[in-house]
Amino acid sequence: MQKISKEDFRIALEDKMERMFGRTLKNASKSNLYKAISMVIRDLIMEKWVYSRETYHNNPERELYYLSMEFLMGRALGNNLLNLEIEDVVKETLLDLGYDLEEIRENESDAGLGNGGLGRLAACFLDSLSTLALPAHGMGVRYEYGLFKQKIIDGYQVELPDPWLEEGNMWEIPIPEEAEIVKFGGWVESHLVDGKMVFEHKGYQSVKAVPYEMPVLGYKSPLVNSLRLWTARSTKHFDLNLFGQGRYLDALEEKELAEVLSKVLYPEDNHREGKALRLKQQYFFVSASIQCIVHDYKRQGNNIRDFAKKRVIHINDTHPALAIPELMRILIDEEFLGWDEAWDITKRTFAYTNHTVMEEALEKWPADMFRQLLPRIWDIVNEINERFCRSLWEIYPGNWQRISSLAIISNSQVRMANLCIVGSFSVNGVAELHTQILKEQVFRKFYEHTPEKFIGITNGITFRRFLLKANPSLASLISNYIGTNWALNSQELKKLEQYKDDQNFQLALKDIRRNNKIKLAKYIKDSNGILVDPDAIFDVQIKRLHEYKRQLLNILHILYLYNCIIDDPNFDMLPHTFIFAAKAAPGYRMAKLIIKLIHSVGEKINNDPRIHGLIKVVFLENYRVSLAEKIICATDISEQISTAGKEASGTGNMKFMLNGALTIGTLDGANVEIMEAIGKDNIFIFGLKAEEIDESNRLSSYKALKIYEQDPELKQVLDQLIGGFLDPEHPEIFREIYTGLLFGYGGVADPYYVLADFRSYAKAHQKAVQTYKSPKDWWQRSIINIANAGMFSSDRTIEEYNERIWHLPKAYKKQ
Ligand code: 26Q
Repeated sequence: MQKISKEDFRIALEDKMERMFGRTLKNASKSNLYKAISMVIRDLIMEKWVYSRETYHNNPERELYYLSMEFLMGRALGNNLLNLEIEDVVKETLLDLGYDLEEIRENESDAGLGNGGLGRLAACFLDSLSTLALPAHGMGVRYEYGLFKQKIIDGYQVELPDPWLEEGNMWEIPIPEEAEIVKFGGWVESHLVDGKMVFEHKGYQSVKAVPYEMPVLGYKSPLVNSLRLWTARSTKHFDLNLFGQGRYLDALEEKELAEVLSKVLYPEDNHREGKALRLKQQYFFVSASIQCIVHDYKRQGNNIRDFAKKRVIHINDTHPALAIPELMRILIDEEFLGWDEAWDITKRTFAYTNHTVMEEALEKWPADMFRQLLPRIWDIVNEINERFCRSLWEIYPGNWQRISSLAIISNSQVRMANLCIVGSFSVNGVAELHTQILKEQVFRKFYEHTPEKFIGITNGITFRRFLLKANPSLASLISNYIGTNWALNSQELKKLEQYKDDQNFQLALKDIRRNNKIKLAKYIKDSNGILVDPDAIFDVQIKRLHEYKRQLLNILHILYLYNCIIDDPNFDMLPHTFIFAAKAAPGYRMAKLIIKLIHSVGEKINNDPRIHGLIKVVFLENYRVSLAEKIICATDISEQISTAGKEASGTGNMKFMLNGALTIGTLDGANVEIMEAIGKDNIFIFGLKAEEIDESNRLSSYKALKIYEQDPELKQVLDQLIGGFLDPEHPEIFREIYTGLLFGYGGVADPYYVLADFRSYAKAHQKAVQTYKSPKDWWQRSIINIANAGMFSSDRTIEEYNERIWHLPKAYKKQ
């Protein structure tokens, strides 16, 4: 495809502006401009999409469907410009017209259809699949409301809806003619027809699933893949009967009940919400998706018996697990295959990734609820379970304990992870340590049973969005030294290592960081009214708020530093700005209280003249992808401080490393591999290791209270949580945190080992400060981080998935 010239772009834009809004470019609002630009770009994408469909997608040999309840896409405009390589053309044309592209981009709402890591990973994967020209489709839910908007009022999180579609979505195309029908409730009847059992679902309610597609471009790639998102619609417009009886509202209510299925994203991250509506939402999504995949497959003239050879379906955690029995249902009830053949195809079709070891996040559904809502699917899951348990009996006769730990249904609950493992040919973890924990602990019995299914593939991130787009000046510095290939061949970043002591490179890097910090400081001033010094260390923890991620450790340490400065005006420290951003699940009390604590500590410290502005604490509200892009490029220190063994991988850690921040972290998730890649002198590792924590849990030997009693400075910090030091008018608000740390609630005290790791964490900080004092050492380490980030590109991750699981051919040109 030809790249568009400045002149042609201006003409196209003028034309669009006139047709869409009846305005000239001079009279356009920023929002008009955003939309008109997007529509021009969309036309360019369409051309490419058509070409791509014709050339690559027509009945490919083998293709991938990536099923995920979450896609955290963020904004599309900037990314699409980058992928089309027309950012400069657009930027310059707008500049000639007196507009700033960056400002115009701010008019796009984030597509926030995800909670955190799992959803963002799905988005990075789509980017890499298109870039690598692998034929793939994302499938998900078109939530009318994405993850809630966060407002902070008086230090407390308040949730507001996120009506991201309200102003229109420039990047989607509705495809009503490809709607599917999804059935709920009712009962199943079976009859013998010609000696064969035939199943009929009766008395059900049906909901229509209408697909919308968004194009997914790759960087400099001819292939445009798509993300298909399902919206729930009522199958009836009006029940004329009800209407005739004057029950107009009842008729509307039916419609509402259907449409609620795609209304809103569940805001729990690493936590399961056992609501019937969530189960319905999951089935709505997978039933529409699997029906669509099979219909499309057959429309292209393929034989259903070759299904597993030509299609592979990946399920992103257990949330789409019902896709497994749904495919069975279609193969048996609609394609009339026998059980054994259907099961053979199914098992060879699905691959499953686990993203968490947190017990409270492992999905389990009450059997009763399951049976009532999905009677046919229940029968199938039951049959899968019975046959599986019977086969286990052959191998482990009499070993009830083993069999019941592997069973899919147990204690009147359906265990979705077990269903996924039994129904897939591949199960993978997302970092080395995580995979080891899956094999040795979470899924140990399964690993012993079928070790060949288990693999580990470490997560990655797209370097296009998180370096090229988010930090363009760093990207061009890198390109000036080693050329531009790194954006497609991430291992080329290695070549930077030879410049680790190059003074010019170091100074340029420092300069870029400083400019990014000045920009972020302005954002902070505008949004929070806090003045921060761009020459202070920017120390950042941005991620979902969860106890295991230990924002609490960070804020308690900040309070400790504050006490140190008050006690000793000569305390050895550099000016420090601590930046937080995090959303807490609306029902997670402790997480919300920690947000309040961060604000109260900030309030106290930011307003105390005695510390001469040496510490600033900033909480940026409404964390989301577009905000992450602004913060990461301005970060000196990246906080990756989860309790060892709890964070499956982390991907924020990789984004910071790629942008040259140094990490303070525990040996958890992908931090372990980051350390191996850069060497232990280039990262500040602290804290207990996963085995030590396991051991301590096993022996119940950890006594948080003892640490408190033996460490007067830490004791002072904890005592400041109560008694009104932080908020004299509300002295008791943080009592819950204090009690949780020292005594626990029913369970154990300090289950995430905050006090246990405190001193080691403080030491890691001291070491970081010492390093920062010597610029040549700091920037050398920064360069080493960037140079060794190559393996954390999602291109590498996707290539590994493809080699070990999917086996897709590169999209090739049909003659
Ligand atoms: C389940 C049932 C009902 C409602 C919600 C949920 C639910 C939703 C989201 C359960 C878990 C999640 C999200 C998990 C998640 O984001 N895990 C993260 O995945 C990343 C990508 O692999 C890892 O890097 C992170 O370490 C991991 O926490």
